[in-house]
Amino acid sequence: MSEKIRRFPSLSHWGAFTAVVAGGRLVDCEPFAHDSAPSGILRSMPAMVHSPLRVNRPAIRRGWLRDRHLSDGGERGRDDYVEVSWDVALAAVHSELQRVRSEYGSEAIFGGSYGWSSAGRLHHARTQTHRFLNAGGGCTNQAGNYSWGTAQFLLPHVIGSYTPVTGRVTDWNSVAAHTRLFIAFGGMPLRNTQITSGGAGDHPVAGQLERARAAGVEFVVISPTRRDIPAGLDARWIPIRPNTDAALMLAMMQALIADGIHDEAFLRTHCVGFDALRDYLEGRTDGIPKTPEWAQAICDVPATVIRELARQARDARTMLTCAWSLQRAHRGEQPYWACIALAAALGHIGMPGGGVAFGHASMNGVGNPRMEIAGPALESGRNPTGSVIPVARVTDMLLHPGQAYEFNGRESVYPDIKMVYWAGGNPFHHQQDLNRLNRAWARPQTIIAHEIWWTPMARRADIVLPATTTLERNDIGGSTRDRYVFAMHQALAPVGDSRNDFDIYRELAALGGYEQAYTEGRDEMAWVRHIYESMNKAWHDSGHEAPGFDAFWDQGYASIPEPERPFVLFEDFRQDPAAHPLRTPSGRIELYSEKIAGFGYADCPPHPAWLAPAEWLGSPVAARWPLHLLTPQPAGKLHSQMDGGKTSTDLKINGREALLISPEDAESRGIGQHDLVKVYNDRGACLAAAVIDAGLKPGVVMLPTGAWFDAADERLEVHGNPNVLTMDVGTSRLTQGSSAQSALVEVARWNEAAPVVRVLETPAIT
Ligand SMILES: Nc1nc2c(c(=O)[nH]1)N[C@H]1C(S)=C(S)[C@@H](COP(=O)(O)OP(=O)(O)OC[C@H]3O[C@@H](n4cnc5c(=O)[nH]c(N)nc54)[C@H](O)[C@@H]3O)O[C@H]1N2
Ligand SMILES: Nc1nc2c(c(=O)[nH]1)N[C@H]1C(S)=C(S)[C@@H](COP(=O)(O)OP(=O)(O)OC[C@H]3O[C@@H](n4cnc5c(=O)[nH]c(N)nc54)[C@H](O)[C@@H]3O)O[C@H]1N2
Ligand SMILES: [Mo]
Repeated sequence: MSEKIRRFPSLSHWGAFTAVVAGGRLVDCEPFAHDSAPSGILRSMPAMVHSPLRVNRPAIRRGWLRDRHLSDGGERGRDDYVEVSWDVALAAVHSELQRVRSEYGSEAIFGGSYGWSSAGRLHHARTQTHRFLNAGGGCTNQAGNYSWGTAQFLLPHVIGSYTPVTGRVTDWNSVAAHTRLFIAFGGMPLRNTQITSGGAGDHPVAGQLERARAAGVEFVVISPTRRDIPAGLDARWIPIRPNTDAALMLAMMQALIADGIHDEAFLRTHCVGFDALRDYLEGRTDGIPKTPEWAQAICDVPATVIRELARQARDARTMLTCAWSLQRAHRGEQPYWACIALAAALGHIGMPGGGVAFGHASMNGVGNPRMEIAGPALESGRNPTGSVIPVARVTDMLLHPGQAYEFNGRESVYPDIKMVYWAGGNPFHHQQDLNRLNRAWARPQTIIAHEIWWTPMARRADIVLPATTTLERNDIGGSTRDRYVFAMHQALAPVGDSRNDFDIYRELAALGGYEQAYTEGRDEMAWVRHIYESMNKAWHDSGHEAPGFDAFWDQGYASIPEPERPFVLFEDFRQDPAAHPLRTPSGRIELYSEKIAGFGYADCPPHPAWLAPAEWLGSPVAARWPLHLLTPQPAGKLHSQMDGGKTSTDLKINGREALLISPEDAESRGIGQHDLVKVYNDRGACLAAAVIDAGLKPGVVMLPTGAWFDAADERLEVHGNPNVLTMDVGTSRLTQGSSAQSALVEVARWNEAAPVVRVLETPAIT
């Protein structure tokens, strides 16, 4: 008898798909029919859903089972696990929550739970964690994100809003029709456009680039690597030293002013602070004119190239775009602010196809023609404690309870955390300086995680609760970057004894007597319907008729049409700044911010400036650590998700992550193709496989993120996780963002026996 094959509509952050199920197992993920460039990451899913790495049953760390909250937290990551029943696990979680809340108060529970979780919005684990903890009395939360947290807190001071960095920028139709010159700081790496937070029905970026190219748009990529130029784009490459873009941008602006060709009128009518910035550019404030020759010494880009590019950009309708990576670096405020200032001096802001944008190839859907209507979403509720830290400051908080810190004009004190609750994120992926995090991780009394797989996070928790994947539950997903919303049908029974995060929290809320506050009386399908209907109301109010819920659920998706008129960012503001002021204090673009001046931060002055990061190729420490390590997003996975999947492991070399290194740097160190190398600095060391790349600027090495953290001790991570090397300091006191892209290292051939990578094997469980 032939096996019955069944098909279910589904969705992931890497795209919509049809789940193909046979014999109770996921056998294939067929891309959504309307996706013009589906992501290969779909191929990793079937094996990972049924992987031996799944957490099958609730498990408790042996030391915690014995000594509960008095156990030695330093054993996390070393101890083995004991499987227990759901009743035992939930009772332990419940009594710990109660104990910590009554002994120390709710702010002693760290429930920030940063992480990407699922594309499904109902079962989005981080949102559910917040709903659950908020309903039970609150927690300490996290503000901002690793992706564009610096921009999130800077841009409101400068342009009155951070929404342009979420993708709401002058759209591709406007670019194809009007842009002549498109300058991409950080390039256009298409690997990153596989991903949309919340999922998508289409991956149009490659097609949009082709269309723009065919329409005659000229592309310039300013980046340390040629790999940031998509094949066929025929872009001009300007190699640059990492973390120096602000100097280049400021020098372009200085050159425009020196030649008298800057758009003085726009700078006067639509901006404030031009005089103060010009004083800085012309050297009146510090005696250093920010000329192209000055920038050449910093960026290693010839002064003639800087001058010509500035002139060319003034003459042609120009769009400037900054990859999000530029602001994920020490002093990452400066390139973003400098880019806005340069765009203002070029004078194309608010004109079709001109101005400034962020992250055109940082994520799928940036610059998509779209309606500005809310996508499907779940509310997380209010946090009664009000306690919140900047997201990337987690290690500081755990190490230094009671210590004061500054953030965006406020001074606060780190809370004293006794319990950590995490679902849908992997701090041993996302945080910088993992050896430091690992030390801090020993301090809380109890750490609880819901996980699908035995990730490094799960292996450092005291109580691990097995979560389902999206295939094992019903949900709804989509994002404002895309014009689709998707039904996600349950395709499989829960694997092992796993449960939905929602059901885990519902039972815990029932134990605590607040089930109604948490569920609001809705079960899974009532919530899916509710989310759809709230979204549908927003569609309706803006003149779009979506099908009723049942029709949507049957069809598997609903969509709204592309808008007819191209969107041009700041168009109305340009036409009439008095009638359409920005939401800045002055209503205009702030090239000088009185508000920021009032904060008195030397690490973020009131106008864009070149501030040398703590680590870059021009810093004194470069004498000892001569290579700048960049840690881009991985091509074969989303962060650390499904690192054991095929599209991820296919890119590893002998089971380790690949480090890109220039031929010059490899040769001077005696490193050959695919040699095992140690990448190291004062913070740590990891092993990786060398890949020699002639398209990489000498002095720069690149190791993508995402390899599951695998270290027996602080001396050596064996799998290629670059976050043992990165610097854990905030970008500045203004935004406290992640400085992931500012790290200096040395690389050496590894001549000893190669330690085995064990993290992708099933852990010890009894
Ligand atoms: N060096 C360096 N570090 C970086 C960056 C960098 O550029 N350089 N980039 C940073 C950026 S931009 C980001 S966004 C972060 C990403 O950091 P994270 O979002 O923390 O990384 P993920 O690997 O996506 O972690 C998601 C986790 O949630 C789990 N999960 C997925 N779905 C569910 C679910 O339904 N329920 C439960 N309980 N769990 C689920 C997955 O198994 C996975 O372990 O990393 C940051 N770290
Ligand atoms: N396949 C895949 N795609 C992803 C993700 C993933 O995990 N996997 N993660 C998604 C997420 S959460 C985010 S936030 C985005 C992040 O999007 P980005 O932050 O834009 O991504 P990165 O890959 O860190 O950096 C893009 C490029 O910037 C260049 N670059 C780095 N530093 C500098 C610099 O100082 N100057 C210049 N000029 N160039 C520099 C690097 O060459 C790099 O290839 O990616 C998203 N897309
Ligand atoms: Mo991100």
